[in-house]
Amino acid sequence: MTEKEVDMATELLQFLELNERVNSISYAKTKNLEHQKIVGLIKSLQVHEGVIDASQKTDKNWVLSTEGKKLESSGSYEFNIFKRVPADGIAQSELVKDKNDKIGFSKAMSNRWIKVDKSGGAPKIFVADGVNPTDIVRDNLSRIKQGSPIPDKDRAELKKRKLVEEVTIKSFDVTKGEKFTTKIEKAATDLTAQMIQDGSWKTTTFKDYNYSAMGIKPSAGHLHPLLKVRSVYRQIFLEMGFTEMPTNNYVESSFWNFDALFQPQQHPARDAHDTFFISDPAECDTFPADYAEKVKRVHSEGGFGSQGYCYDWKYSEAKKNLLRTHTTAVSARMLYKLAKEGFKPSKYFSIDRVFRNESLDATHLAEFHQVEGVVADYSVTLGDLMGVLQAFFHKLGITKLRFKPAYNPYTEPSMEIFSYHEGLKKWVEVGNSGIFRPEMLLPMGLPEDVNVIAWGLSLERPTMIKYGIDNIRDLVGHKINLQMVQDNPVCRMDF
Ligand code: FB9
Repeated sequence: MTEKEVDMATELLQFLELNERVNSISYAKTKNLEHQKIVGLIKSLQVHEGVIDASQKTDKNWVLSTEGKKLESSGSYEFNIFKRVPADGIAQSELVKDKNDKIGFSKAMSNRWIKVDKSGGAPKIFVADGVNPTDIVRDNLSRIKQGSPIPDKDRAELKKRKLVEEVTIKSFDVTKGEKFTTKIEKAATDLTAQMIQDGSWKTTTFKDYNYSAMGIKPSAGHLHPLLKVRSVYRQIFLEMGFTEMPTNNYVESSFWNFDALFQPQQHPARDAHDTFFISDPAECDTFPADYAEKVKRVHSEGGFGSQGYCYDWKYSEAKKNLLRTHTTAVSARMLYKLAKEGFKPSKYFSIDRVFRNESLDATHLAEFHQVEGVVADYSVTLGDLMGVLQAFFHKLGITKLRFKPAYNPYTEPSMEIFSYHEGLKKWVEVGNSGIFRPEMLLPMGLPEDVNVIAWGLSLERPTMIKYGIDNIRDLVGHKINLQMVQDNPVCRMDF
């Protein structure tokens, strides 16, 4: 108990000493305190064994309803109507203006406090002869408020008008216990070294341990929903034996982002309307010269069984720095490195930010997180791609996949991936995939019988579906409600 509560409890004990018995409700009224406050004091005193005996009792009590409190404060409708009737009368249309006036008028008429004169055409209201009423309803409501009795028939009338209601009140009857005292010390909450040393712990009253008390919520950090979903995808890739690619370069050369992927320099995606080019440093030429020569040749003249795009491929285009438009640029770097170091079957994945200069809407910003999986092995086929996609999405709870032929500049064949969403009751596009073209792989120096299958999806779409977020600006950006980050549950992907 706090010092103030100890003082209040001592005062209650002193009252009990003088009165032998006290009821919590009557004591609360005497002290003009809330009843619950007194109940709390009694429960605290019960911790001090033997000081008091308290028995709970249930009483029925009449209290004013909300409307009853209004009439107790401002008078009954009928009495207010009566007071507004002047000696020379008043037109009924003037007197009765609203719903409460109608109630008051009807009651005043049934009490014969007023009378109607229709001799002049429109009804006119006068005070009835010889009446001088008091506001008995208001008086009765005041008596009930004070806890005083009123005649049963009057109370029945007030109940019928919903001005009073009967409530059950639990209260405590308190008497002195066998160890009654008016001096109580504050129950100790901690066992101290001093108590152990001087032995006072033997006589000290300890506050009961509240085992159901909730511990102090540790203020911990909270993962953003996107990062929760990222960890789910990362775990799935790791379980499937994939190695994470180093994606810590948002700025990329056009060479790795486009040219190495056999994406021609006049492709619309390479236009400033779709891509963010960097002004400083605008150029990068640290890509391997011998490899660049092969890329230039396959674009401009063809080779490796391809006729190429038959255009004048320019270094100046390949040197342009940009914000990577896909993590496939990183896949290209990794595959080139694999070829240089001596090919061995490999599985890579990446999950990181990519940037596209596209029109924004409720579900698209100029950046998103791309998730990409890559499998490089001897003679992998489209069937293998379908199989690895089934395995990957199955771990996300998706069992029904459909594949739709599509086009990507760097994969052939390509497939869009669809899954049936039970919640949304429709087929939802869940990604894109394909087999990297030989014009991409062979200039890198990968063996001719090596194929590379790959697929991609975003982090934002599944996160928005998972957490029921309709507008991407409620998921990312400077306007999100940070409480959303704290409140969102742990991520269990069940699509
Ligand atoms: O993520 C997408 N949809 C999606 C993914 C998951 C999901 O729920 C999880 C299973 C539980 C629900 C939806 N999409 C790809 C499809 C659409 O949302 C699409 O409208 C938006 N796409 C992005 C690109 O749009 C500018 C998503 C993003 C995307 C698209 C393609 C790739 C990567 C990301 C790719 C690729 C690729 C292809 C071949 C080889 C290598 C990479």
